[in-house]
Amino acid sequence: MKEQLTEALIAGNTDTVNALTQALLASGTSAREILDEALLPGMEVVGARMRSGECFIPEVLLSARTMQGALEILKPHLGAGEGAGLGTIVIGTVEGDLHDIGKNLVGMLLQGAGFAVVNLGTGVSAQQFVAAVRQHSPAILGMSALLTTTLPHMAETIAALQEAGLRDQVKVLIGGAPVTQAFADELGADGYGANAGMAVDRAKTLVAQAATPQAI
Ligand code: B1M
Repeated sequence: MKEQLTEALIAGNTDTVNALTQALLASGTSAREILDEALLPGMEVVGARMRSGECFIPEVLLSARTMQGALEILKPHLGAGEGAGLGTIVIGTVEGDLHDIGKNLVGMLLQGAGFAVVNLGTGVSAQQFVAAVRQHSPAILGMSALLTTTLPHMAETIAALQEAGLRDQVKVLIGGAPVTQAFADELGADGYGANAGMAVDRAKTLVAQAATPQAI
């Protein structure tokens, strides 16, 4: 059934994807397994076909919308808040970038892990991130970028946090397909997640470190 789900996602067949996702859940397959073994591999194929010119934006959009629908079905099953009360995370996709599937997935898993998530959406400017940090006083600010052309906005946001005197009050976590650990280090970000699971692990470590006074 997982192979059929992958194929239906690639084809952008929403009804079939919704039905198969529900059926897999009903048969006892975990939400994480459905994600890792059916849906994410499907989006990988869509990305490869987009790169090679085998499929075009309208088809990619169809798969993307279908993926969002499946994520909504999985959302209540992605963890039960086992670490409830871990603090607030503000997340958003940077300015000029409207990719949000990965960012939303990261948000859902963070929520499942026990964080309160404020999702600012897509195309979030440095100043909007700064305003949100002022408003919500989060433990972590999470930025996502999927385009090499929008990566510089992550650096802009960190600079804007510094300028606003807020950099010491919030940890910065970044991710997205073109982001690497080396890029995160170069930027002075506090954490990087290659995927949603790693983002959650890193976020938990960051709040644990903040709660434990460093030995001098
Ligand atoms: Co776009 N797009 N796209 N696209 N798109 C990519 C990113 C691309 C790699 C495709 C390709 O050429 N193979 C390419 C970027 C090339 C580059 O810059 N290097 C690309 C391009 C070029 C474009 C346009 C410019 C195309 C055009 O118009 N000519 C355009 C740009 C629009 C814009 O943003 N201004 C565009 C548009 C679109 C659609 C609207 C059609 C659609 C987005 C729909 C949506 O998101 N609502 C779309 C899609 C779907 C993709 C691909 C195919 C899939 C992205 C995705 O959702 N993956 C993508 C190809 C690819 O990445 N393989 C592509 C699934 C998702 C679960 O993974 O987002 O990587 P991902 O998230 C992961 C990790 O990265 C990580 O965890 C997530 C879960 O494991 N992660 C974080 C993400 N954020 C994190 C934050 C964290 C931590 C971890 O901490 C806070």
